Amino acid sequence: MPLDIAHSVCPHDCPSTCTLEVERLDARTIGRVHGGRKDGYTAGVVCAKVARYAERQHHPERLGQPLRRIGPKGVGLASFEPIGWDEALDVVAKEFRAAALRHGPETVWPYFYAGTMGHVQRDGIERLRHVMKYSRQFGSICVALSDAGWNAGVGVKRGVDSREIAKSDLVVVWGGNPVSTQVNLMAHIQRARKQRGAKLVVVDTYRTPTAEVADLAVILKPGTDAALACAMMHVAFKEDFADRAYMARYTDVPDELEAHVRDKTPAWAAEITGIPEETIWEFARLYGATKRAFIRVGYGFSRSRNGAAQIHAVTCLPAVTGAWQHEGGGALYAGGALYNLKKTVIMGLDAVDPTVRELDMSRIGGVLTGDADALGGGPPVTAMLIQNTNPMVVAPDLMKVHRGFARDDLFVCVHEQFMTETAAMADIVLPATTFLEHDDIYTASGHTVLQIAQKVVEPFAEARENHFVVTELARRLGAEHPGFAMTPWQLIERTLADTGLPPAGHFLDGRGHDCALAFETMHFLDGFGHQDGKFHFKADWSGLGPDGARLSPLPDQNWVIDRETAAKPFRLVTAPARSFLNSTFGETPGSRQREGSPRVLIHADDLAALAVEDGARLRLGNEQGSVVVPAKAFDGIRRGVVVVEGIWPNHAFEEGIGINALTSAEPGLPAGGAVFHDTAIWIRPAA
Ligand SMILES: Nc1nc2c(c(=O)[nH]1)N[C@H]1C(S)=C(S)[C@@H](COP(=O)(O)OP(=O)(O)OC[C@H]3O[C@@H](n4cnc5c(=O)[nH]c(N)nc54)[C@H](O)[C@@H]3O)O[C@H]1N2
Ligand SMILES: Nc1nc2c(c(=O)[nH]1)N[C@H]1C(S)=C(S)[C@@H](COP(=O)(O)OP(=O)(O)OC[C@H]3O[C@@H](n4cnc5c(=O)[nH]c(N)nc54)[C@H](O)[C@@H]3O)O[C@H]1N2
Ligand code: SF4
Ligand SMILES: [Mo]
Repeated sequence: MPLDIAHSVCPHDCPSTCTLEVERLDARTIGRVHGGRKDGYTAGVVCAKVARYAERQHHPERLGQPLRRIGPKGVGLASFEPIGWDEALDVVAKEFRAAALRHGPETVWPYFYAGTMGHVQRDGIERLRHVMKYSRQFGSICVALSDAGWNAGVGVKRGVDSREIAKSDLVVVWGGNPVSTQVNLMAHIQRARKQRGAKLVVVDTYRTPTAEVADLAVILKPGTDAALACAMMHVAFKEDFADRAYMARYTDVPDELEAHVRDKTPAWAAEITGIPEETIWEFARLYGATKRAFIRVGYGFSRSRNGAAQIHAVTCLPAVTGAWQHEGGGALYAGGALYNLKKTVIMGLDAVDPTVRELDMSRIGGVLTGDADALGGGPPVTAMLIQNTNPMVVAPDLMKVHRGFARDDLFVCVHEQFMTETAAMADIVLPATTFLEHDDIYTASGHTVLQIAQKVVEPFAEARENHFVVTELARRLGAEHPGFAMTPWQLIERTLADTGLPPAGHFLDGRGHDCALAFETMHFLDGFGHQDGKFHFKADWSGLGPDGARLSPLPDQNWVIDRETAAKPFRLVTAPARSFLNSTFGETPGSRQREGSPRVLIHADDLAALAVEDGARLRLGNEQGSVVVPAKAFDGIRRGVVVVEGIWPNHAFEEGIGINALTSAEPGLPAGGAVFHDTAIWIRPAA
């Protein structure tokens, strides 16, 4: 019998948003998952963790019933008893009403992130929030810094089509690790290398799997990328790689920039970055001499207090050489502005009250432990609904987050697919569908295709979609909005119509709808996103955020990072693991097996200086706390820099607290954002 292949879309928080072909074995069961072949971006390639999605979909630990906690927090299933959906939702509505009566509606904080990237299921919680005037959420944990940095120069959140990599002669992967985090991008890069001899350069803080396969791996100290970019501009001006005609037409202050980088020599940058001076010359000349040079701007190097300034400095490079104007040249970070979905009905944007306080999701530790500044001077948070995120593991300043969730006077409802560590702290846990069990619409940050996926199999047990939870709570709370009366499919249709896009039926052939704009526009030949149509070398940081005055307007090394000191001589990077997706897939046996257990990558000379052997247990710490992890000697890293890959479950660490115990919740500049790769620490042999 021929296999029944259903079309779907990967919902995970990954730039690729792959088109999927799912083997449907029966109405409840899937087999292998393959990359969609009809779509030119996915082109048949998906990551290993989604190829074996059946492991997650049919996992014996999937949540199948609503649960009420009857035992201590943090224990897991043993602390819960099953209850019915109606009863569970009644409890949540009653608690929310009681909390609001006591402290006002701002005491309720719906909290969500991008566990699913589907617009209907991910963002519907916003409609409930806005209609009820519950505290707003500043979604800072991932893209706040990179958005600010990109917009400072380019002025609009889109870039060159990633499919043009096929026409590139040089691909620079800067501060990203696509072999682990965006595998099909590598397929495009490898094709360009094979077919036209394109070169690959990777700029990272350690020799990642992507750096491993590069022609040139540029390994620097975290938070020093702007110095490297400045030296490359210095070389471009000095050796006549700068395209002055292009700059005169398309950029704001080329002469000021040229004067500004005159003393920013490769020798100067070598001192700051730790990169050998000759490597900087080599990279600068290769980049300067290649017109079809494509920079994939990763998220990784934005996760630093100076991260926005780092991104901005790198986007200046193609503006100096004029690479933006060539096919296969320019840069791409993300493409949200290509789609411009009109989401008023999904998100209840017509009900937003700007006087309601907005809480920074990355500062959830401070918020839940009563930090007056984090609370914006308002009432305490005493009730939460959490969907699509796992803050007990992924949030910075994690010890505070744990203390906050342990509070007796905090009511928490978590809607989840698994008993995550966050769900284990909840009073009510509701079972959630996976993307294979509901309908949604997906944009992508790494490509240009808008896609719709219909459910492939029936929901597991009593699992219900996010939209169901939001509308049922709205009914119980008396929240009124047209979006609550619509089905997910109607919301999709309505959003398409409001945006001026073709109806949903047009999307269901596994190809989606390509929102790429004309070549001229994708390459900004008809102007950049700013009012004056120019690329801005001179960033208006103060226009982008309240802390802008602390950043230099022209690209420069901004020393606002958590620099190493005599007491804390190491810099910690907490990069993603290939077989996990943030904290997701920590539950699947295939991923666990591949990742093994947490460890810290450290230079052998640093191990020798600590007088310990490879494999020794090390204690890593700072003023926030400490964790114990085994060492792994690694020569693909600078002395004084260490990497712990993966957002592991807390219990994977000896003392039951994960790596985010060390990362800071201090907002990055100029407008906030989490600084996961910007941490000074001490390291000692563990007792
Ligand atoms: N397998 C897997 N895939 C994922 C994820 C995952 O956890 N696992 N997470 C998903 C999510 S939510 C996102 S946002 C994306 C993120 O994907 P990426 O764009 O790849 O960004 P990061 O994962 O934060 O970090 C990437 C690299 O940045 C490097 N880095 C850190 N600091 C600096 C610096 O100062 N300078 C430079 N040059 N490099 C630096 C790190 O060493 C790391 O190798 O990936 C998504 N895809
Ligand atoms: N140390 C360190 N920490 C980091 C990072 C780092 O690089 N280093 N990266 C940060 C980044 S970039 C990000 S984006 C965050 C992400 O962190 P999270 O937002 O927590 O992302 P996930 O771990 O993917 O968790 C998503 C959860 O959503 C659930 N889920 C998935 N689909 C649905 C659904 O349809 N409905 C419901 N109700 N639930 C669903 C999944 O089961 C999963 O438990 O982590 C951040 N934390
Ligand atoms: S590469 Fe990213 S989008 Fe593609 S299947 Fe894997 S997690 Fe999903
Ligand atoms: Mo992210």
